Amino acid sequence: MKSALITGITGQDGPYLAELLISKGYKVYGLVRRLSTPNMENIQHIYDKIELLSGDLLDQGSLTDAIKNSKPDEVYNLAAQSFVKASWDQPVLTGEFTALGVTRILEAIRTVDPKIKFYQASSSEMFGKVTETPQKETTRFHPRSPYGVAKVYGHYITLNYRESYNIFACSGILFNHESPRRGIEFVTRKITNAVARISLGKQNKLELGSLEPKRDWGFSGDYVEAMWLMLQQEKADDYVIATGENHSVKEFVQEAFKVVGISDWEKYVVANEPKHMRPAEVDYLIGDASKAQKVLGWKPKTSFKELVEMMVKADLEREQNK
Ligand code: NDP
Ligand code: GDR
Repeated sequence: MKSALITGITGQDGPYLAELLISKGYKVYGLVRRLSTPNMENIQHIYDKIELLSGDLLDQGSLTDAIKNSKPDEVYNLAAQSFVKASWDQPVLTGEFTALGVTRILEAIRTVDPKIKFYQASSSEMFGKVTETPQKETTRFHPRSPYGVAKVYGHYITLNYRESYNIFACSGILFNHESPRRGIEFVTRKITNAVARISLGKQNKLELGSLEPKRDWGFSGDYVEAMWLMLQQEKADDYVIATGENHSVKEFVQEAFKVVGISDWEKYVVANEPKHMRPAEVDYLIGDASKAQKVLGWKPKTSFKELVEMMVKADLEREQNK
């Protein structure tokens, strides 16, 4: 039986990855940090199928112990301070979690067992102010936020441990991916939650920042399969994972209101709210995942329309049951 340790198991991607690995017969361990009120909502349904270990990206000893105690074949590092907007408010902490946290895990692998395979959650935010369209593995990085800068560090330290110690370490450069488990502060979930509430008469306004940025939005459940596939190859490498299609925030809003049958959506939306604007914006992302398709045989399965509908319907159900 193979085993895997997932950091960030309580977030959006962690539970989808855990479900996939369980279905493949893995013993799954999840790293959780101590919180006064544990955040278990996203893993409630698999709670008895996984084993949780306590650890924090800030604490080297706890990461080393987690790896010693779980003896995993594979480590998936999904933990991070992942909200781009917050990275301007807490740039140092973001660097500690999202950049140095990667080195701490790699150090734990190097010292405990360098044969453990490692997946790093890199991000399309590394492309930031894009120099090429669509963006692929060789596109130059120009991050636009402390988060993006931290992810570039995480990306290169992963490559460095591969080259320095021959560790099987891969980075998945994942473009935005969403789901009903997405945190409420990210724009997609903020929109689908508000649309559900507006249609039920519980809310009458949706305040957003800019409606212009375009993102290549996929479904988290599709993307975790690519993470697993990367670690099953002969050779460690880096891959862009994306749908190859992008849409503006405005299009996401329109599509979400369409699901509940509201066409005059403008009357509910307040755009360009200063508190939701960013000091530097990433205007346009669209990924070229042809390498992943060719080498991993990976393709996204869920369309933009299906994704929006899935998220709105899940929020409607949640709000109706409240
Ligand atoms: P989430 O923000 O939903 O989850 C982040 C996870 O990291 C949570 O489980 C959180 O735990 C954990 N975490 C945060 N800080 C620490 C810490 N100090 N020690 C241990 N655990 C910690 O992220 P997603 O699931 O959306 O994304 C997974 C990864 O992929 C992240 O690294 C993200 O940056 C990256 N990524 C995401 C993309 C996306 O579109 N979703 C695209 C590209 C990259 P807690 O519950 O305690 O807060
Ligand atoms: P992003 O996701 O920054 O792309 O990072 P987010 O959903 O936060 O923003 C997407 C775009 O929407 C614009 N926007 C708003 N965003 C939020 N959150 N709230 C608003 O009110 C709002 N109004 C407009 C943003 O300015 C932005 O252009 C996500 C995270 O998951 C990262 O961890 C990951 O690495 C990248 O995706 C790929």
